[in-house]
Amino acid sequence: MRNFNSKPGKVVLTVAVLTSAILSGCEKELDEQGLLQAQSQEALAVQGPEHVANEVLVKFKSGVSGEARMMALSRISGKVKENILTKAMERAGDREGVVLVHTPMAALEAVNKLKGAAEIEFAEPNYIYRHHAVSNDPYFTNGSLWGMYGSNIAPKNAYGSQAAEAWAAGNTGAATVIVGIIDEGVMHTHEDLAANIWHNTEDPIDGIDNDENGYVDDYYGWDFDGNDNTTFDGSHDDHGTHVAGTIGAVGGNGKGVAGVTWNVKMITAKFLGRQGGTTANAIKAVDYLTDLKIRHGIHLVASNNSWGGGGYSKSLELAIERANSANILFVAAAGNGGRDGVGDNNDTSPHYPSSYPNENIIAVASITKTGTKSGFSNYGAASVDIGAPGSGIYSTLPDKRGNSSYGAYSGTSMATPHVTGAVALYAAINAGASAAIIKGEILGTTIATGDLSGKCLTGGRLNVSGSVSLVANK
Ligand SMILES: [Ca+2]
Ligand SMILES: [Ca+2]
Ligand SMILES: [Ca+2]
Ligand SMILES: [Ca+2]
Repeated sequence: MRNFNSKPGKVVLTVAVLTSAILSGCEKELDEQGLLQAQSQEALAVQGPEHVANEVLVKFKSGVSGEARMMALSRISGKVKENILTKAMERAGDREGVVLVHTPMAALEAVNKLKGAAEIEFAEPNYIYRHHAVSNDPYFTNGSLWGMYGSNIAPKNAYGSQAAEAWAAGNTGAATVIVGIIDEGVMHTHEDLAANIWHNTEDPIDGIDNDENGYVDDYYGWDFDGNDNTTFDGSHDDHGTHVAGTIGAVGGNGKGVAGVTWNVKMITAKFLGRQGGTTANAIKAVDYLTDLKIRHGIHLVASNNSWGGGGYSKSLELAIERANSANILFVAAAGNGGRDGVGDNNDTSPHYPSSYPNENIIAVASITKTGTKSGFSNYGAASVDIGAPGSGIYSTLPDKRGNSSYGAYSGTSMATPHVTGAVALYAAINAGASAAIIKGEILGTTIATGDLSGKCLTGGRLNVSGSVSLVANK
């Protein structure tokens, strides 16, 4: 595991984790637990949060000449790997975007060398993000969909999201409401998802970028990790598929599970591959959705972000702000503490992207079916907004042979899509609501929960039927 270490005694975390991810194939959870736990606070202080070893993202000041750019990059022997100029950046008035640069130097050293340079607005590492599922512990795989239950309708669980109560009142969503899933790929052929998968009818699969958004044949969305239009690449796209089922598995069809919203359309913006995902691809994924909303005039209300890691990134914060300007909520996992070696209080140890200050972020902690904060869940009285079911959550999965399957996972990854589903359900009956209104009503209808008191802004857990009935009573 340490073969790539160049200096004895120093742990090159990035390479170690990447190598392990490549070697270990399907044992994703073990990778995370085994290796990410191994990152001590001391190592993080030396190495910084996990990032691509020899890459930096650079934003030049507007109008800096090509020659001056080359001069600046020569300080780190940098070579331009990719110019990233998304349609969403262009819409926001940016004509130059950000540049992904390869350097033979260690990334943090290169960032330091570029800091304060007259030509440069900012330079930052190309961080690596990972999803936030913690396990598919067989103990939980008993078929219980407790996260959807409520207090009044059997089977009851008071600490569920009360989604079943909303369904009973006739609120099962609308196919006109769209959410983006920024994650791994999603199995769009899954028997309990297929009807709720978005198709880009403006760009049929014919080898031409018919809708001129820069992505050829993005009929099912886009894979920013593979840079192709196959948004489902096999059974290792399990996490994204699981997230999709909690948001919007088809309800009432006699099969499998039910999402919080039974009718919705979900767009896949895949950026997590087997080696995790990078900042460079995360900003492309966020901007892809923002551009789609404006380009096609679709009712895209939220993206689900069950991932995190890295450190503060200005370019990612700016991408989330472009989504905010387009009235798209950014629902984000608070993260799983005790695994990244920096503590689990996000107020004192920010977790990105959930800890960015953007107004459109809803940061989600996880609770168990007995209403306590899940042991793995990060928290933060100021930096985390709400709790939702995340322990032992049953949802859709691909199996190894490509068949539709189901299983239970745990993590703030699983709590987050409950909230995204609630956003979609709310938007289905209040189509004109802004991102700020929807966020306010989701946070304003939580049920006070003792174990969340002082651990999140609302001190409460998701109440799907409460937010939906607010509209009905108006
Ligand atoms: Ca296209
Ligand atoms: Ca096409
Ligand atoms: Ca692909
Ligand atoms: Ca179903």
